[in-house]
Amino acid sequence: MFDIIGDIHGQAKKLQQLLIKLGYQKSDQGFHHPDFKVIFVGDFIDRGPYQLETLQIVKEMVDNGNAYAVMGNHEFNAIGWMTENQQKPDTFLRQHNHVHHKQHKVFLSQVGDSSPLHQQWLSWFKSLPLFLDLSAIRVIHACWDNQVIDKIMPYLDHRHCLKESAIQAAFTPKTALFDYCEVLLKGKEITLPQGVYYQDKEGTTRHKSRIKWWLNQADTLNQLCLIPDDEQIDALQRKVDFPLDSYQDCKPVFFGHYWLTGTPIIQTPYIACVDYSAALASGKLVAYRWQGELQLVNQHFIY
Ligand SMILES: [Mn+2]
Repeated sequence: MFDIIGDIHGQAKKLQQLLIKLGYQKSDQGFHHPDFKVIFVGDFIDRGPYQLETLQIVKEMVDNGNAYAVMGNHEFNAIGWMTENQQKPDTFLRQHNHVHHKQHKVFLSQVGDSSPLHQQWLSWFKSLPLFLDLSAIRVIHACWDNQVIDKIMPYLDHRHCLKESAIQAAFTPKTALFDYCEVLLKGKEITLPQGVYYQDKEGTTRHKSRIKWWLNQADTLNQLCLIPDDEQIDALQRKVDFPLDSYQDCKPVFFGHYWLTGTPIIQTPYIACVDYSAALASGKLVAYRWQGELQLVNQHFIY
């Protein structure tokens, strides 16, 4: 039985509080529980104040067999930030531009940019699987898509970690692998119609929007897209005809990434997001306590 915990983004205090609330006890081997293990959905770093503490709590639990963890897009990006681009020597797979630096600078300052400690954490990030497909549940950072999972398999090792030989292509636009990583770690997006755009939480103007991949049907842009509430511009009432080939399996999927707000609720009886914006002061860190049920229920969220 598992507690699936959402994106932490350096909020180690919220993590400790949640683990204690869930009945985990701390010992020399880190947090543990007699009946439950944690599954972390990734995005341990960037944004929040206690990023190394967060990593230490998570890794200690994983090392001692008390938790599993999958890769988030922020761990993926951290690998690209420090890996030289073999096509363009002296540059990196993730561009060192202003937006990327702003997103990553707290981690760099806490870990010590290019330090041995930085290298150690990058090795650990590379050891994180892109998803878990357990006997009864599935966990992934952003989006479960069976077709993409089938296609990415040749690029993964037996633990579903990216092979070292695949890392260059994973960051190279227009390769198939780049697209697969985008879907699994960052979710599906659409390009908004001409003239429709919004400001994201970092103030960057966006002409693309994340979509609710778990829906079976959406009639308007507003229903399909994840756009902040204060950006509900008229254009979003436009009708859309977007092919949603949503998840049809009867094996529950848990994911994070989507910065949801409000009271946690399941997306469908087989799909649940556990990311409720813990990175924000007002946001909560959320767990879903899975106790073997075949269909998910709202009562099992804990926060
Ligand atoms: Mn994410």
